[in-house]
Amino acid sequence: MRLLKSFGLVMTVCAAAGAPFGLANAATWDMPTPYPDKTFHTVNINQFAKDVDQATGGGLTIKVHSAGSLFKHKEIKSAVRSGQVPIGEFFLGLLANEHPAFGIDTQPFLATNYDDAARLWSAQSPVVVKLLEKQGLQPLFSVPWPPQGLYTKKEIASVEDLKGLKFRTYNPTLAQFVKLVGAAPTQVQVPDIPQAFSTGRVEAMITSPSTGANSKAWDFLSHYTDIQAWVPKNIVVVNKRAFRKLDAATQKAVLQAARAAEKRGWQMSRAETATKTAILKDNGLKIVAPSSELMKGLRAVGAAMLKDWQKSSAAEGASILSAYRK
Ligand code: PCA
Repeated sequence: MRLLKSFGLVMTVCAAAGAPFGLANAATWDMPTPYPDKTFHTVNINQFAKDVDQATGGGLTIKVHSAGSLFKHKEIKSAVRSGQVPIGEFFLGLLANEHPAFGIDTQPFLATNYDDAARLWSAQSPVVVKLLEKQGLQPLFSVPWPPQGLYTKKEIASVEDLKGLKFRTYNPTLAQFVKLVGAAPTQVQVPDIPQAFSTGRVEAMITSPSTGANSKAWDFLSHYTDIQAWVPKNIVVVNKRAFRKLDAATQKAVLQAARAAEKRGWQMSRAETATKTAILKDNGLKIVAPSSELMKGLRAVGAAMLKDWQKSSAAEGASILSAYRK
């Protein structure tokens, strides 16, 4: 009894000093992410948090706040930059207006499969690392979404059929693409997709089989045309000052868990493409192979956009493209 009592007292004292279980520098990091819990990116990040916790023996706890619950998607990068939170995830192409290099993976029909996406990331990442570094941010890992497909309420045989549609978008590049095909872009975050469709704010979208299946696209759409338009990525970044405050062993554990998360995430993404397309089909969505006329029209729009992108992105853009095409 006596022993138990004094053990309890020791525990209380340590906890009050912010150091439970004798860990002198135990820390908790809040981590905002934009997508819901069942999204494979979030599942991967939860595993990353677990790995860090385990590798540091509870020395660093990463508390994931999913679905934009702590910061809205658009605010996550600045929240990490300002140090309001030490770590966060966002869609890299969301920053396309800040610098064109951030959005190259959302250029239509530039890199449309995983091997090309990996080569594009090798070319893009040195530029992204440099740009973020200037803002006091350090990328930890980046994971792609499955190739992006077209969701509509009717068959789309040519670009002509897209004209006038109220179209859900998620970043500036997609909004530009939508405008160029003659449709009307409206930004909608993933958690708001079902409501945006049910209230008639939008009537078509381009996104992955993952986001389509997780949003139950069959409740409000009928056709999925597998155009495989691009393979965009999320990125996890850490505030450099916050990272430097960690002791060397903890820093190493974070970097190691990040490497594992990147590798696991790319594998999860590849697997998602087939499983989530099957779920779309099982729930009654018509899975359509695109007509050559549709692809020709969409590719022409993509080619025009890439020309524009090259004009606006100067030296960094040229270096990314030449490294990618080597
Ligand atoms: N899902 C996210 C980004 C790309 C994707 O497949 C979205 O629709 O916003």
